Amino acid sequence: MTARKGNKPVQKKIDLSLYVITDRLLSRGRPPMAVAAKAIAGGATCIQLREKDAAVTSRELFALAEKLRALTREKGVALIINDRLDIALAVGADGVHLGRDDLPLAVARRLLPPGMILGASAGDPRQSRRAQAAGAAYLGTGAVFGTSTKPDAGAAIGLAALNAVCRSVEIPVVGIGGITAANAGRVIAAGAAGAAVISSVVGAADVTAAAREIALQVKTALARRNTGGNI
Ligand code: TZP
Ligand code: MG
Repeated sequence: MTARKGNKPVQKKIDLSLYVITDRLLSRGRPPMAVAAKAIAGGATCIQLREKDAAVTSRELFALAEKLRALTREKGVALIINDRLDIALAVGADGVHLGRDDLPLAVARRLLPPGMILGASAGDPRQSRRAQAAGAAYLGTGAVFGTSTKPDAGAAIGLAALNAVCRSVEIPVVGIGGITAANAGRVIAAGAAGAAVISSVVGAADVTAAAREIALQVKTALARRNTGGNI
């Protein structure tokens, strides 16, 4: 039986602290599976399969998602599928991440099994509260810093805007956009539960080392926040 809180199904809990998103075009020719495996070895706690290459067919995406499902299950890491609720359902992913141009959140929530995670992109407190009300279990908020990975991400919103989003909702928020080992600690200090990264991990010469460095900054900042700075 599915756990329920009040009338709401309780979505499963996952560790969002180092949320690594695939991007085959930024991966220096390395296949997404190999990059994901290296990122997990460095401490990625969640892998999102994000495929923006229109030449990749649904069948190819499904096959990759299946392989990533096996890898993440074996390693005890969460798997989220970007955009494609059908693929997420088909491979038994932990969840799906939807943006403002994707299926409406309330519709997705209705189609998903109760325990499956619905993640949503939200850039300000109003969007964030709406996403939470529609059933999102976590938010991705950004671009926090400037990034060229997503050309339509708009101007960087900065740490103060990220903090406003974090304070506006009860669900966890991951910061995204331009995050590196040098600034990940500030993303967590602003209230985020985790850092979502693409280029600084999947584009690194040494993916494992890059993930390890960011994971360390995130974990240190989370520990500092949870002890009120007394560390
Ligand atoms: N959404 C907002 S910014 C962004 C997405 C998908 C791109 C993040 O990529 P990077 O390389 O970590 O800046
Ligand atoms: Mg999308």
